[in-house]
Amino acid sequence: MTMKPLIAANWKMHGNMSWRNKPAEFNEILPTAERRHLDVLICPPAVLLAPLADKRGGTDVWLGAQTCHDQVSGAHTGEMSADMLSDAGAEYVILGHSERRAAGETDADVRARVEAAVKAELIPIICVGESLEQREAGQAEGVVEKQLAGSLPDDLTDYVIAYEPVWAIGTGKTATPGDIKSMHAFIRSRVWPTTRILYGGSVKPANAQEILATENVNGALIGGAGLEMESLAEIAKAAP
Ligand code: G2H
Repeated sequence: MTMKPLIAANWKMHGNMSWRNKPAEFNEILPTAERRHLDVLICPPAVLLAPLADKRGGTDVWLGAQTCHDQVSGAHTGEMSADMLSDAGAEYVILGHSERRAAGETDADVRARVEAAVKAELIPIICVGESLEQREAGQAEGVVEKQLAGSLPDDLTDYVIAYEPVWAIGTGKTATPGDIKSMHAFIRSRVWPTTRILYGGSVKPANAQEILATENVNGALIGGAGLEMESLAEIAKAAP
């Protein structure tokens, strides 16, 4: 099934107020008219959502957050609710990124956050992926299956999955085309035919074309290479 690829930049903890012009900068490099066949998303630190939303103008670049709390409001110092993020301009939210899972976020936590995101009309991008140890022990599919089963509410329909093998994140290593193909086929067997499945982990202009052409890869979640609009645009141009 063909679906609109999603090219998503996860800025992690990078950026400052001067980055608010980046959606417009991206649009100058790759104008909306040349990328109608794909969706482009930037997920900045939450503090930059409103300034980016304000400056986005008519660029058609979507905005997303990098996590959300599972409660709507309350005594949760330092946290942000899905409603607040939506109010600040987010349309998507990344949940269960491995960097957050490594800091203690469990499948049950991710699931509660997904439920909160959906209530706030944010589209969740739910991250799954195995460690190198787990892959070498032949447990990659089992780990991903458990994460999917534990993180996805039963009645969930509109969501995105990001497969990010932990050992390929920010390391310069990418999974082989065969590894990506077989894991994405496995994930496809567990989600809707219309669910977009992104690949993440050291995606860059040099490997984007091959990765994005792989069966059941419906876009990419990009860290380091998504900080500069020129390289993000190069990756977007590689999307089929
Ligand atoms: C994986 C990815 C973005 P990078 O974390 O989610 O980062 O492309 O830097 O490996």
